[in-house]
Amino acid sequence: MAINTKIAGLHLDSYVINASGPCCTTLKELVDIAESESSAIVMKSCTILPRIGNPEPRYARLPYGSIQSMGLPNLGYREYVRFSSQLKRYKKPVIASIAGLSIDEYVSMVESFNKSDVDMIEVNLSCPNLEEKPIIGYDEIQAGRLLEIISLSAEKPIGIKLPPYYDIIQYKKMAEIIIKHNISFITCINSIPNTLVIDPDTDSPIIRPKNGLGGLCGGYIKPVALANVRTFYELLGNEISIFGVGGISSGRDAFEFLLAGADAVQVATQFEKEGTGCFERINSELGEIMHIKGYNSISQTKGNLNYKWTV
Ligand code: RRO
Repeated sequence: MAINTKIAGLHLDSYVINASGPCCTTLKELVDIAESESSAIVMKSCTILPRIGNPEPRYARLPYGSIQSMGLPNLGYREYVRFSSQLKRYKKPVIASIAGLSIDEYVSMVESFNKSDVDMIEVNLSCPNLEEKPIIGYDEIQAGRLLEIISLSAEKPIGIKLPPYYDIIQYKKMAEIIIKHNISFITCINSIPNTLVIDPDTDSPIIRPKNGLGGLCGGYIKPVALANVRTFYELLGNEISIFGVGGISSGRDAFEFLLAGADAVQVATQFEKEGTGCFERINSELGEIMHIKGYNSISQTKGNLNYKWTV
């Protein structure tokens, strides 16, 4: 079964890759992804300076997902520029993820990654876990300003990682910005921000930063992620590629994102739990489902949600 796909015109050998999130911060972790069946390598969101991130405990597995407030721990963008040249030999797309603390930081990282061996740049507009910084994807004025400047300096395909939206007005404003600034792909969704999980045995929040408020991930957020993928697919059409993220732990989940309109999916929580074997498993489960249903390719299946009640 052909499950190869394309994102922003770039070929991916299969439908499933890692998400910028767990286990993609160090060179060792990135090489593990490179050697796995993940069809691209996404690096941890980076900042200009290295960060140790938020105090622990900051990640907790939950029955149907996870909650975390990592606080952008990363080695600083210079390391990821350097890693990109070492990862090139694996012959699969390498995707940088940037999360500036100011517009200037975003721009200087784009300029550096322009000259690097990364194939695409994912601009993270949705990190929910920094006390000092609001989620830029919820401020369309700031987001528009940032993307206008970035699109002028970018020499590689630019994508944006979005927070979950709920109201159609939010979607429409963001779709307008995406089209206006020639964004090549979107990644939706980031974790659902500022959620609280309480441990009733200790009377405490399960994670420590921000008084326990953190990003909710995994199966809990799949319906929100699917709604975001579908709504953007309807607003943006086939010209702008979509990575679906949020609750993909099986081929069935991946198939749902494919029907919703995702060109490929990224896996975070399940990857943290299962390790790199998840990519091969989810890809092969997806291929099996497509075969049973008589589909031959990703492009033939993409967006094929059956609104069976329509006359
Ligand atoms: O590092 C984090 O705390 C983090 C980031 Br950058 C992000 O984009 N999304 C998230 O849930 N956590």
